[in-house]
Amino acid sequence: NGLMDGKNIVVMGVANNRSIAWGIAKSLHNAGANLIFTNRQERSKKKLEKLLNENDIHDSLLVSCDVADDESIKAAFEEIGEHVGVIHGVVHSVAFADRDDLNGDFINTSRNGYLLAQDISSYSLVAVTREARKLMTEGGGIVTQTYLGAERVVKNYNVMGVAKAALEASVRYLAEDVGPAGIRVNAVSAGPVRTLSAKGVSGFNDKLSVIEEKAPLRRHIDHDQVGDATLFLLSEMARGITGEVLHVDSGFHIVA
Ligand code: 0WD
Repeated sequence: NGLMDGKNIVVMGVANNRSIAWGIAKSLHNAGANLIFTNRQERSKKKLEKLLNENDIHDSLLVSCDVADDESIKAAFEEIGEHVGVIHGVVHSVAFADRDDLNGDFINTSRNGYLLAQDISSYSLVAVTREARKLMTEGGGIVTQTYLGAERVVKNYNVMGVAKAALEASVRYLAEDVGPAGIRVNAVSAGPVRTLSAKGVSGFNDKLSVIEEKAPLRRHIDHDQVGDATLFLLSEMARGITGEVLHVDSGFHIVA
C-alpha cells in the first residue's frame, strides 16, 4: 500500500541524523522503498548503521562510494547491481567546497577551489547518472539537492552557488539524455537546514532569521519536508515531471 513498495532506491550522502539525505531516507522508508545507502567515509557508515538500528530499518545494503572517483562510482553501482539487480531511483545528496571559499569575496576563489566544488557537487551527478542508468532498466527517478545560491547571489555561498548553477543545468541536460529510457531527473532546492555541511557556510544563522521574517510561510523547513518532496519526485505521482527544480523553502525564493 506504500507509494514506493517494491522500489529499490539508492541514497547517497547520509553523514548523520541531521543530513538532508536522512530526512529523505525516512520518507522513502515510510513509503515502502527498499533502501541502499552509499557513504564516502567509514565514520559516516558507522553512524548510519546506528541510525538504521534506532529507526528499525533493517536489511539495507551499505556500499562505500567516493563521488570524486569514477572507479569508485562504477564499483559501487556494480556492487548494488549484484545485490538487487534493478534500481528505480537515486538520491544524490552530496556536495563539497573548501571552507576558505565559503566566505569573503567570490572573486578570490582559487582555480583549485573552483574545480573541487564543481567536481564533487556537480560533475558527480553526471557520473552517478551514467552508472545508475545501467541498473534503471524499468525507468525511475533521480533527484539531487540544490540551493537558491545557484539562481541569486547569496552572501558567502560563493563557489558553491556557481557549482549549484552547473548542477541545475546538468539536471536539464541529463533529463534529456535519459528521458527516452523512462528516467526522470529533477532537483529539490531546499531552504537552509542546519547540517554538518551547512556549518561550513559563514553567516548561516543570519540566513535562518531572514527566512522567519520574509518567507511566505514565516518558518524554516526541515529535512522531513525535503524528504517528502523528494519522495514525490521519485514516485509515480511525478511521472510527468523531469528537468525541474522544485523549491522547498517556505516560498522564500518568490519574495523580493
Ligand atoms: O542548508 C542546507 N544544509 C542545504 C543543503 C540547503 C540546500 C541544499 N543542500 C544540499 C547540499 O549542498 C548537498 O548537496 O543538500 C546536500 C546534502 O547536504 P547536507 O545534508 O547539508 O550535508 P551533510 O549532512 O554534511 O552530508 C553531505 C554528504 C556527506 O556524506 P559522507 O557520507 O561523506 O559523510 O556529502 C558527502 C559528505 O561527506 N560528500 C561526499 N560523498 C561522497 N563522495 C563526498 C565525496 N567525495 N564529498 C562530500
